[in-house]
Amino acid sequence: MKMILAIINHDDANRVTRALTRAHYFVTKLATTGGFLKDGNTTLITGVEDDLVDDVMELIQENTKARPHPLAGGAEMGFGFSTAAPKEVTVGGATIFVLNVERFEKL
Ligand code: 2BA
Repeated sequence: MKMILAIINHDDANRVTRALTRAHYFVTKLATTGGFLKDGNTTLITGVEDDLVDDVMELIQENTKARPHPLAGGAEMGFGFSTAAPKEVTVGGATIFVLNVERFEKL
């Protein structure tokens, strides 16, 4: 069994959750914050059998999209307000971790 942790944009969270639950996956939704932008994002937890990981990844991919996010003068990267500072970063579609689950029980 695997645990899939997917960090996604708030704006995609409902679509992804709906797609996963419609496909009969169990999902837990956490309100999280990115360390870099210090902006809210959503982390979804899904526990699935190994052979279903690719299906879950596809559903997440189909329902998320990458977005440009403006930077406040590059301050996030320690550039201060220098003109050399990048003006934006691209966030998402999804950042996904797949972890081995040693034991899973519902008591
Ligand atoms: P944030 O940490 O707020 O990062 C937002 C976006 O800023 C990132 O998008 C990336 O484009 C950029 N970024 C982040 N850290 C950076 C750095 N040190 N230098 C330059 N640019 C940087 P994504 O890569 O799509 O990440 C979206 C969110 O996913 C992140 O929000 C964070 O919450 C999570 N995340 C991404 N990679 C992670 C990792 N390796 N471990 C844990 N969380 C991660």
